[in-house]
Amino acid sequence: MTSAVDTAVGLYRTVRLIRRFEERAIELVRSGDIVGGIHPYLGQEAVAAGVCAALGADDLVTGTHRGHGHVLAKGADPARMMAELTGRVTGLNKGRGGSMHAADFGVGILGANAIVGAAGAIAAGAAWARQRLGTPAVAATFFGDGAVNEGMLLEAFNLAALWRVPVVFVCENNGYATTMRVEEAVAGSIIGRAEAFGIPASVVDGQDAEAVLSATSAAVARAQAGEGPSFLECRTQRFDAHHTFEHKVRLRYRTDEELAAIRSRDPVDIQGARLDDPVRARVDEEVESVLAAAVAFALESPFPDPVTALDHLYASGLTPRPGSDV
Ligand SMILES: Cc1ncc(C[n+]2csc(CCOP(=O)(O)OP(=O)(O)O)c2C)c(N)n1
Repeated sequence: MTSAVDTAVGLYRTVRLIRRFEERAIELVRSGDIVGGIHPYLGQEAVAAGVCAALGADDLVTGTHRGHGHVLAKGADPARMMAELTGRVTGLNKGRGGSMHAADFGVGILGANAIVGAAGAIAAGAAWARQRLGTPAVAATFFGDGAVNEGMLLEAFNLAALWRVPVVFVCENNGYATTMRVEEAVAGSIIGRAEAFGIPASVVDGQDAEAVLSATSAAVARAQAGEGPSFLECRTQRFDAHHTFEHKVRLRYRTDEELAAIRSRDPVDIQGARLDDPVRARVDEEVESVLAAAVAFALESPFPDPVTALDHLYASGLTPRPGSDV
């Protein structure tokens, strides 16, 4: 069954796909097939689903260390993404990028990015370049509340506003940067940062994929009309650990009561409740078979040959500097 990604069914399919992808990935962390762990996107699925449903195939995204949802929602193949996480040659980036660096230029994914706050500048630069090349595209960039005090992101706001770059800045405010509460780290307000540069900013219910889609569609229309950037603060919840290492070390920065409250508004259930039960069951079944195939594809794929370890590190065709031995 296929439905347009911006319909109720399409949005549900995306949030469900991300949810089950992350749950299967956590199993693979536990079995040792994903080395080094992941930053699970559980609880935040509606943000990626709603934002990417408002974008066209030619539009661009940049994401974060918690980036699997962004990549899947923009249309990357779940099997090649799972192969990437397990370090296989069939992965999106030949198994070299892993969880925090997945990219797929073919569907406009310029890359997840482990440097907090860095992806915003890449998105603004890419959208600006496309404008200059005469092939304009809107770029959406995701970042956490932990990024809003990073200088690089504030510089990106400034130039994007000044040059009317078609970019949508999406803050996923999940209340924490690792174990640091947003109230302990952020002076003033989050949207106030964008407003200081004259960028229209709004607070959005990040647990509701339809609310995110509607806010993003308005921002995309504004960008396409040449009016420049917009900023969305999507209030969301991280249901699981900052990183899967927490499953072992049990950092106690959230009480059981707080966790129960955090999990009480589940984006999968919120979107699922908008469908008839048989439709929801059919989507669930379809997602299970996509993921069973993805895990099998990943685990059956070969690892890169160790002799190729230095491949893809440097751009080819560079002319050596005179006098250099290389
Ligand atoms: C520039 C930079 N500083 C610090 C880190 C270490 N670090 C990785 S994730 C993280 C927390 C990020 O929090 P937030 O931006 O709110 O995103 P979330 O993890 O909540 O999705 C930090 C400090 C980093 N990767 N990059």
